[in-house]
Order: sequence, then structure tokens, then C-alpha cells
Amino acid sequence: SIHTFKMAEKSADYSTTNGFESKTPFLIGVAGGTASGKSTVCQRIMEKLGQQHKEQTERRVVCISQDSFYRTLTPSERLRAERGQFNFDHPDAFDDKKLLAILKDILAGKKVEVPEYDYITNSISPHRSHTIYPADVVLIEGILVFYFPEVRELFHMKLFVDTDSDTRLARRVPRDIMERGRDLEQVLNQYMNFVKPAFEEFCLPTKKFADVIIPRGADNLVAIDLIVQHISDYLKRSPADKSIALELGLSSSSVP
Ligand code: UZR
Ligand code: MG
Repeated sequence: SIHTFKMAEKSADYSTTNGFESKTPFLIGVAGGTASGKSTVCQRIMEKLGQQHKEQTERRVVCISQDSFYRTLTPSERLRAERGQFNFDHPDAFDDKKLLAILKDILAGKKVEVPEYDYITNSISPHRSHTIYPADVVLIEGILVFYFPEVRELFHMKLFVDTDSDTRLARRVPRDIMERGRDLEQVLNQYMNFVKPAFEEFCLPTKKFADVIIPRGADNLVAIDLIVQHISDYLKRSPADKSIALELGLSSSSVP
């Protein structure tokens, strides 16, 4: 069959990679509105995958936040940001080229440096970044990870965390006040002026690109279990089988 032929071809590729197998990680995009529970969903997936594979200690699952790809603001933008008048929910606030480049490196099995973002100063921490080593599964979470077409195309699996807006606002307010150093009036103004309209214009329309929509977010343990099961089935495949699965899309279970 055509699949058998493809597998033979791929196995040959593997033997030519001078001694070490370049591994293509399984790349998962996790989108959803602010405070929908994206980070928690990622956390749960990471924990469950770790537990299910205790025997294979080198199996690694890592998570990267789109926040690390906010672009550096100009001095005047910075002033606006301090007054809560900069739109951090707009696609233009991100350096999508940098995100794309880093994801391509990750897919090529390279180690990458991911900057750390500081919500208090609204900027990338100049001296802090963390190294992401080649992993089996890489999760990328953020409000607009499905917005940029070239980035979107790279994901092997796309999840959308779908939590009601009132629930999200109720979580966002205390989080911004306690963790991100804001006051109530500023948080609500920003929500009404930027966060809500940008969600409706840029984030919500990307729900249609998702493979799986997770209602209620991190509370949805059944959905998370199903997703984890799917990922771990993939991880159990041989390297050659994996590359075929990635090429054909994981829906195809016809790999011999
Ligand atoms: P999540 N954000 C900030 O509040 N300050 C920044 O410096 C950068 C981003 C917010 C951003 C968005 N909006 O709604 C939110 N504002 O971070 C996305 N205002 O993060 O997905 O964790 O809610
Ligand atoms: Mg977050």
C-alpha cells in the first residue's frame, strides 16, 4: 500500500541523520479568551502525560506561553501601556515572526531560548529567558495562537478552551489586581475598551480552527483525559510511525 511505501521511505530518512534521530515534537496549540483556563489546561495535560509515562523518564512535555512573544514597545506605546491605554489583545502587540521562527526551530528538533515576559513592567525581561530543549510534546498557549495563519499551520493538534465571558471576567479581575499590579478601575476599563472587543474580533473567530473545543476549561476532566489519551497513543508509536502520523494527520490510524 501507499502507506507501507511511505514508511520505507521515511525509515531511510532516519538512518541518514548522522547518528542522532532528529525528533519532531508533537506541537499542540491552545487558544481561548483571557482567563479561560489555558495555562491550567496545559498544566493538567503535562501532569497527566508525565504520570502515564513514568517508565520512560526521558519523555518530556513542555509548555510555552504566547506572552513571551509580545513585542518591545516604543517609548510612546510604553507610556500608553502604563495608563492602561495600550491594546495588548490586538494581534499587532505580538511579534508573530519571532514566534513563527521559534516554532520552526522547535519542529526541527533544535533547542531554543524563550524570553520571559513581565506583566508589571509590560516588557520582556532583559536578562531572563529559559531554554527549551527538544521534547516529545510542546504546548503553545495564548489568546491569539490560531490567529496568524503560518503559525496556525504548524500545530499538530489545536485546542480551544471555551469558557463563558462572565466566568473569565470574574477570574481576570482578581488576577490582574493581585498578580499583575493593577487597580480595579484600570482593569475594568481595559476590559471594556480592549480585552472584550479584541476577543470578539480576533480570538473568538479562531475557534473554528480548533480540532477540539473544551467547554468549561480546566474543570472538564473528561475532555482533558481524552486529549491525553490521544497524545499518549501517538507517543507510543515508533519514530518512523510518528513521522507518518504527523504527515497524514493523526486522524488516520491506518498506519501498518
Ligand atoms: P491570558 N496583558 C496585560 O495585562 N499586560 C501586558 O503587559 C501584556 C498582556 C494581558 C492582555 C491579555 N491584556 O488580555 C492577557 N490586557 O494578558 C492575555 N489588557 O493573557 O491569556 O493569560 O489572560
Ligand atoms: Mg495566561
